[in-house]
Amino acid sequence: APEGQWVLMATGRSPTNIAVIKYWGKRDEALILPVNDSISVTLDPDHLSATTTVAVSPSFPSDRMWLNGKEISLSGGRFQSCLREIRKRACEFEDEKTGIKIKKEDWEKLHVHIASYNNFPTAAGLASSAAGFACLVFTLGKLMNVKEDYGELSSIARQGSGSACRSLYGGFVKWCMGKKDDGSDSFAVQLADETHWNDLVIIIAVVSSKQKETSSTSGMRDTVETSPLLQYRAQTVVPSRVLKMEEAIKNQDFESFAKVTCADSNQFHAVCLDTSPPIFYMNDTSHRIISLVEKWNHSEGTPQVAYTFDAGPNAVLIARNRKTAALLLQKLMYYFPPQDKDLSSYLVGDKLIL
Ligand code: 2P0
Repeated sequence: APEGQWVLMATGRSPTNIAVIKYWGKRDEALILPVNDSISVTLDPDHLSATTTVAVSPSFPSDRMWLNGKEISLSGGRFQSCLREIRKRACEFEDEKTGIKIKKEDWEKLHVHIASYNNFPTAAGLASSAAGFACLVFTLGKLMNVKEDYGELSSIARQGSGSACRSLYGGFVKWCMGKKDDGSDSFAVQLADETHWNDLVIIIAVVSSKQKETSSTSGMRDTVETSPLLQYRAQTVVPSRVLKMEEAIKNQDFESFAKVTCADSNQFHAVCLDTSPPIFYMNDTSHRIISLVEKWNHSEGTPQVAYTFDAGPNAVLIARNRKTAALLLQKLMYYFPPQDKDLSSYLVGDKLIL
């Protein structure tokens, strides 16, 4: 900053999350309001997370942002919504040591510089918008001395990217779809914190590190417009699955957790196939991984591993404990030897310590 000027900064970190009951379909595109509730597990921040530094200074002539060191445009409606909603809630800041004082109304005039990094390749085909917008909203809130609770912040992060609202909390999180048209009751709640159900181990099998072909936003728009199955899923199937999933998480009931997780992943991909034109996110390798897990679970008589796939071919595998996770890795290595090109890498770890 030029002499006599100051820069005030805040840094935050947010992990990504993996949905076990999927969000797919919006009832309001501008506010990002979903057609059903969803439930996710937040990963450990050491592995898949965004780290964001936000700075404010009277010497900044405009708002600017850099993602992984490259400047990106902030003109999109989603960034603007998050910035506007946080600025609206900014509170007076005063630091006795430096004498910096920012009055509530000053925040509207001050510009921000934002630098965000993902600790995983954006091109790995793993969701980065969830961690990114959660982190942006949280860190801006810290910088601007926003007093709102995490629920309110999650509702703002939702306007950046739907799944981002679930990354405000660790552990198991539910995004309540809400009923209102203004979105004020569409926010995330924590079902259980990160110390709950520590036996679970998550392994992400990276089937393809290519960027997905159909973005989630346009994919879900097409699904809402054309899939008759989506109505049935959102109105009839998901409400009872959410109750089952909440019970399974509370009781650490892996059998029920795995059954609901796999069924919901499969129905999400069925809804994609039911879209016109159909959307294919999984490939042959994804299907082979499903078969491997299904056969194994069947032969054991009770599920050992749950699988779930998002808007891409990578498998997220949730093992019931460390021993099962080790066996799973052995099987993956055997059926998909590293010299083959089917699986490019593995990300291995705990629910929280990857
Ligand atoms: C989820 N996905 O629940 C689902 C499952 C992908 C498959 O949330 O348009 O990037 O920004 O709200 O959040 C991906 O959608 O979409 C997603 P927008 P988002 O995790």
